[in-house]
Amino acid sequence: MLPSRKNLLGSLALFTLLGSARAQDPCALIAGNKTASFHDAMACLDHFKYDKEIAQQTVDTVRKVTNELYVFNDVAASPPTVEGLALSPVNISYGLDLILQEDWKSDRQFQESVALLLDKVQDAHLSYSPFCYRQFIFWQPIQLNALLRNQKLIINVAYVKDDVWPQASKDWVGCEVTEIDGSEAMDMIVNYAVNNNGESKDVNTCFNHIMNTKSYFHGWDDGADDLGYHRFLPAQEFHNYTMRCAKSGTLPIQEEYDAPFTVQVPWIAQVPPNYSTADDYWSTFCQSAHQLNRNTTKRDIHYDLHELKNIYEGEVFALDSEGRSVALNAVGSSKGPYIEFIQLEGEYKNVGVIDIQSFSIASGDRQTFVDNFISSLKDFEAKGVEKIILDLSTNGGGDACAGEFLISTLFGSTPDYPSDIKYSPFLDRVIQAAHEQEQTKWLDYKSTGFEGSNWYTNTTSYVRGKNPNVKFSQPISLSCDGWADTISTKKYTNTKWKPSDVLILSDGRCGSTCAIVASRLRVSHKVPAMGLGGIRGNRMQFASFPGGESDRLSSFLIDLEVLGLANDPDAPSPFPERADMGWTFREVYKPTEKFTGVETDLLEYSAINADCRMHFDDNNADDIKKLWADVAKVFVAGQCPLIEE
Ligand SMILES: *[C@@H]1O[C@H](CO)[C@@H](O)[C@H](O)[C@H]1NC(C)=O
Ligand SMILES: *[C@@H]1O[C@H](CO)[C@@H](O)[C@H](O)[C@H]1NC(C)=O
Ligand SMILES: *[C@@H]1O[C@H](CO)[C@@H](O)[C@H](O)[C@H]1NC(C)=O
Ligand SMILES: *[C@@H]1O[C@H](CO)[C@@H](O)[C@H](O)[C@H]1NC(C)=O
Ligand SMILES: *[C@@H]1O[C@H](CO)[C@@H](O)[C@H](O)[C@H]1NC(C)=O
Ligand SMILES: CC(=O)N[C@H]1CO[C@H](CO)[C@@H](O)[C@@H]1O
Repeated sequence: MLPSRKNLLGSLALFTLLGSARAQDPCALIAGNKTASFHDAMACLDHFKYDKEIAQQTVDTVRKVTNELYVFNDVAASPPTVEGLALSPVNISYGLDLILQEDWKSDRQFQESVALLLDKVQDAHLSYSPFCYRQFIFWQPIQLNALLRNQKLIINVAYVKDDVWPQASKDWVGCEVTEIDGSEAMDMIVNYAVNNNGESKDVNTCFNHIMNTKSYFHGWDDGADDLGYHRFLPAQEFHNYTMRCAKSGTLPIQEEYDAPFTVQVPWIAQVPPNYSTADDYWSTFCQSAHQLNRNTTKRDIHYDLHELKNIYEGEVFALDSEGRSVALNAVGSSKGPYIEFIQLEGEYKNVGVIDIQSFSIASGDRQTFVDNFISSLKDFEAKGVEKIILDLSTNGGGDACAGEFLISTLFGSTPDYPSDIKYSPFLDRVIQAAHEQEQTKWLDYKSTGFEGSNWYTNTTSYVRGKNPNVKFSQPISLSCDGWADTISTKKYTNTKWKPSDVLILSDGRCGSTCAIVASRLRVSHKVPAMGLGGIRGNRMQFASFPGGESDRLSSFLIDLEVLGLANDPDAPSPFPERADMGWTFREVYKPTEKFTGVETDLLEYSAINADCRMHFDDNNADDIKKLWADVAKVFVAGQCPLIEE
C-alpha cells in the first residue's frame, strides 16, 4: 500500500548498520531530537508517498458528508452578498474532483489540499484534520500582537520564544515591526488573515485568530494556524521582519527609535516524541485501526470504538498546545476549568468578570459547573457587584445546553431560535433508529405538532444557493431535558442584574454555542457587546461561525455503531488514515417576525456587529486584569450602549 515503507523494511533487513537506515529515513534522522529545521521536518512529513487508494477513500467520505449532511453545502457554492462578511463561493464537490485529478508529490500534500478546501468555506465547524500531519509544532521565534499606540494600530513583538532558536533576542520584545517580507507589516498580516485563515467570515476575527492577542491559550488550537504557530507545515521557510526598537531609556510610546534593522527568522519544528523511524511514525500517528483491520472482501464493518473515542476527545496530538509531550491515547475525563468569576479591584471593585473559556462541559463536570455558576453569582451579589463583563473571547463553544443554562439563569427562559436539519434518506434512518432504540443525541430534537421523528420525515424545501429545492426538516428546537436530568437543579433567579448591567466582551473568536449564546443575549435580551481587537476602521462582529450545531465523523460513527447502522450502504466510511472531519448539520436562524426559511435569515450568513470597540495597548496587552479594568471604565461611563439597528 505504501511502497516507500515496504522498501524501508527491506533495507532494514539488508543493512544492520543503523546509520544506513537513518540516511534514507528522514523521520529517523530527527527522531528523539527536540527540534528540527523546516527542511528536515518537511522531509519527514513528505516521506509518505501519495496513494491513490487512500485519496479516493478520503474524498469519498468527505464528499458523502458534505453532499448529504453539511447543511450549508449549497449556500457555500453560491453565497449571498452580505455587508461585513467575506464570502467567496466554494463548490466542495467540484473542488474534490480537482484534487483527485492532481498527481500529488506526497500524501501530506494531498491531505492538506482537502483541509484547505474546507477551510475556504470560512465556517470553522467545517474542517478536515489529518492527524498524521499535525504532530510537529512549528514556531516562529517572534510572536506578534497588534497594539494601539498613539492612536495608531501597530504590529508589535509580543514575546520572543528563545528556547527553540538561540539567535532570538528578548530585547526585541516591544519593538515595532514595520515590515514583514518586504511589505508593510499590517498589510501583510491582513492579507494573510484574508487568505489563510478559515476561522470566520469576518476578517477581524481571522486577524485576531492569527495574532498573539491574549497571553494565554484557551486550549482551542485544533490545527493551530496562527501567524507564528502552526501544527501544519508552513508555506515558507523564513519570514523577514523589519523592526524599530525604542532608544534605551525611552518607552515605545515616546516613539524615539534606534536605527531599524531586518532579521530573517526561520520556522523551527518541534519534533513529536514516541517514534524512531518513518515506519513507527506511520503506525503511531497515521495508520488507522480501521485500515489495519480492514477486510476488503467483506462488507462487515465494525469501527474501532476506542480509536474513534480518542479522536473524538482530541487525544490525538503527541505535543500539547504549548509543545509539551502528552501521553497519546489517554482519554481524559475533566476538561475544566470552564469558567472563572473575578471581581475587579480598586476603582472598579463593583464590576465582576465572568470569563467563560469553554462550553464543552464533560458530562461528569455538569453538576460542578452548575453549582459553581450559581454560587459564584450569589457571591457577586453579596459582594456588591453592580456590573458584569461577560468575557467570551477565545471560546470555541461546546454543549448547547450549557449555553441554554447560562442564558436562562441570567435572564430567564427565552424562546429558542428556529433551526432545522438538512434532509437525507440516510439520516432519516438514523433518526428513526434513535427513536426506536431511545439512544444517541438524535433523539434530542422536537418540533411543535410533530410526534416522534415526524419532524424529520415531513420535510419542507427552501432555496439554497442555486438550488431551488433543498429539503429540510421542520423547524425544531433542542430539548435540554437530558442535560437537566443529570443534574440536581437548584432554584436561582437573577433579580439583581438587568441586561444593561451586563456587557459581552469578545474578540470575535466566540464560536458555535458561544456565538449563539452571545447572539441571543445581544439580539433577544439587549445585552450590549464590545468587540476586542481586529483591524481598525471597519465594524466588527462579536461572534463567529454561529451556524448551529456541528458533528464530527468520529462521534457520528460511534452513533452509527450504537444504532447498528454501521453497515448501512449509505453510511460514510471511516477515513483510511487517522483523521477527523467536522461539519454543521443544524442551521440556526435569527429571530424574525415571520419564519420563512430564507438563507439570508441564517445566523451563519448574517452580520451582527458589536456596539463598541476596544484595542489592546502597551499597558493592557499582557495583563488581562488591566484590560478588564479598561473595559470596565468604558462600560461604567455608559460609553458602550446597545445600538438599535
Ligand atoms: C539530532 O540531535 C543530535 C544530538 O543532539 C545531533 O547530533 C544531530 O545533529 C541532530 N540531528 C539533526 C538532523 O538536527
Ligand atoms: C458544483 O458544481 C457541479 C458542476 O461542476 C454542479 O453539478 C453542482 O451542482 C455544484 N454544486 C453546488 C452545490 O452548487
Ligand atoms: C528575506 O531576506 C533575504 C535576504 O535579504 C532574501 O534572500 C529573502 O528572499 C527574503 N525572504 C522573504 C520571504 O522575503
Ligand atoms: C511518549 O514520550 C514521552 C516523553 O518522551 C513519554 O513521557 C510518554 O510516556 C511517551 N508516551 C507513550 C505512549 O509512549
Ligand atoms: C475476510 O473475510 C472473508 C469472508 O468472510 C474471509 O474468508 C477471510 O478470511 C477474511 N480475511 C481476513 C484477513 O480476515
Ligand atoms: C403532522 C405530521 O406529523 N404529519 C405526518 C408526517 O409524516 C408521518 C409519516 O410519514 C405521518 O404519519 C404524519 O401524519
